[in-house]
Amino acid sequence: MINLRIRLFSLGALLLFASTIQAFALKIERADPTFWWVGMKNPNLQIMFYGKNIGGSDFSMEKYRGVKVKSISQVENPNYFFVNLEISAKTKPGNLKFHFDNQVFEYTLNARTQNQTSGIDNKDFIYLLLPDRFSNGDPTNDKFADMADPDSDRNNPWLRHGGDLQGVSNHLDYFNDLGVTALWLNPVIENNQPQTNEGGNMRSAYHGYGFTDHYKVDRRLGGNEAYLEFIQAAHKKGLKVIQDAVYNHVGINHYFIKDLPMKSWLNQWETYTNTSYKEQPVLDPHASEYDRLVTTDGWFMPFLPDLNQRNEYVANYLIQHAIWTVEYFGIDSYRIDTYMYNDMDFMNRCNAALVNEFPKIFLFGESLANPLPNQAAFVRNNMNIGFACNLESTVDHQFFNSVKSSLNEPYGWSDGVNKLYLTLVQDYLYQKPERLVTYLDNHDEDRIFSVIGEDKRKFKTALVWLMTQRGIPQIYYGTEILMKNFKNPSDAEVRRDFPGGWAEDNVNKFNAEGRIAEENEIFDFVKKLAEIRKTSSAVGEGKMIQFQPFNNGIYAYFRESASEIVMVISNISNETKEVETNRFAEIFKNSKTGSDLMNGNQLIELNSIKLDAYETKIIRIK
Ligand SMILES: [Ca+2]
Ligand SMILES: [Ca+2]
Repeated sequence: MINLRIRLFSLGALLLFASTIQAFALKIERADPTFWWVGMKNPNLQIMFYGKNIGGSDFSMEKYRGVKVKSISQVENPNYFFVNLEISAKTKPGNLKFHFDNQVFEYTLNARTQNQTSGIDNKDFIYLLLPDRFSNGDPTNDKFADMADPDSDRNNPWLRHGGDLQGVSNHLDYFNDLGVTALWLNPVIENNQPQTNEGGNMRSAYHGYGFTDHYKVDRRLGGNEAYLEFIQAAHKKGLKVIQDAVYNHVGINHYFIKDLPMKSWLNQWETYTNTSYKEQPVLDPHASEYDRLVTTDGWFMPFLPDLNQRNEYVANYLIQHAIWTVEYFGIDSYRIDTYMYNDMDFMNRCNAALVNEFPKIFLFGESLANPLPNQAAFVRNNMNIGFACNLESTVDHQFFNSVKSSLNEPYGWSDGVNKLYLTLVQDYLYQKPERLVTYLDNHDEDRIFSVIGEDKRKFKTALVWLMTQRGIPQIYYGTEILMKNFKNPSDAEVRRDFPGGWAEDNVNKFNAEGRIAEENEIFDFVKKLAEIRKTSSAVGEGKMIQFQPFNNGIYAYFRESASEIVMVISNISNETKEVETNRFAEIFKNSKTGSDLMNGNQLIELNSIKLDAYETKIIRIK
């Protein structure tokens, strides 16, 4: 905390502009977006030019068929110049020539890429990984002396470890073997941030949440070329790619933070104000304006300035970058970081703009909101609460919480496994509960195997629920090989390197021979679940019917498609139970037997089902 205060002063200095405009020679350094395309649905483009004193220059654009300069804007800081273009549908690709005094800047309009954004289906299975910690495919890009953080050291949990996109590309067969169908990488955009002192330790921005140049993938990950190659290779292997989007904030080393276009670019406060990390004031009909502003306009961290998305230039900048990324790289989906601290009108506008250009794109937010109705508020819902969120999906934090409670807390009227049941009951709040992204852990949480006391029975049950409940399941790298740990003393413990991802590793858990028996057991278990999800129309896309938990811990639900019925039944108690099944007659109808899908399709008599303590069976009804 003390450290944070000291930082404020340096920030204050940063927010002042050079007050005198000197007669420097004009120099155009860059234009954002760095290039664009002809034939986009939205004909409008706002280019932000950056360069010393370009603001006061004599501006013109050479005639280009189909392109019109609608307006230009000079803003507070003379180093920026905004140009609003209208690009007609029939415009041909080519270079626009912009004149600033006697200098010419060429700007490319490309033909549309052939990338097809396929979105994420209900049958998909997402694998989340932290690129710095997964695999090092190119040891020559681990560190660069000219970057703000020049270090890389695998022995230090808080510094960069050298993992990169080539490392991820090298293991596409591994993902295919496991059965995942979509890869979500923590942010890949450049984080040219210095190390920051957090809790007494100097830490690298290896997690990627502090962008310093929107238009560059970090060169320590391989840069734009490596990202494009990775995505194209992944698509060839049937793997979709989800990008982590951050609209709320950027890194303090971002070029436009070091030289702000205008004061209102950021949400600024008299004295440093952190967000409260609470979503409640955004939803509370009784909320004070102060509380609401602290949530949305407070900074996520002192080194992550909060963008003012109500500023039209900022909004355009972020939306155009989001569209540029999908068109250029061909990603299939965005996971949107810290959804609740964004301006909600901006988010609706941004989501709509993306869906307008790419109708299939799948957008889901990170909304860790409590209780459940608050989570539902940040996705398309059936409530009338003053604002209507247009986001298709969110990470299902409530599912995550209720699985942990179900497995760790004693059975009760609304406790234990009733928590999971109750979470599903409240699906009436969502327009599309089947689109929620369910998970057991991620880069910010204790690893699930540790959370449930390294109990393999509970672990398997959690995995079965994840893979057979409604929703699109996501696992976190290493779950399949029993990686464990709590965030103690820090989150670095849940972000350890994948064993075998580095040439010098003495074990390689990407191969069955490198894994011990117990790890192979879980790897094969996840693989089998993925296969069931892929091949079963009921599990992947069927209607869900649940029965209230009964008999002190028996919980059963069914997935039903036109051609198939699958039952999932759990015994969340410490004793073996024989379960009478009369109550399931409406589903069973005349069926007397089923096959146990996780145990070689063994025949099961349906009239009474035996379950060991914490056992869950997946039974296809015959
Ligand atoms: Ca590397
Ligand atoms: Ca904010």
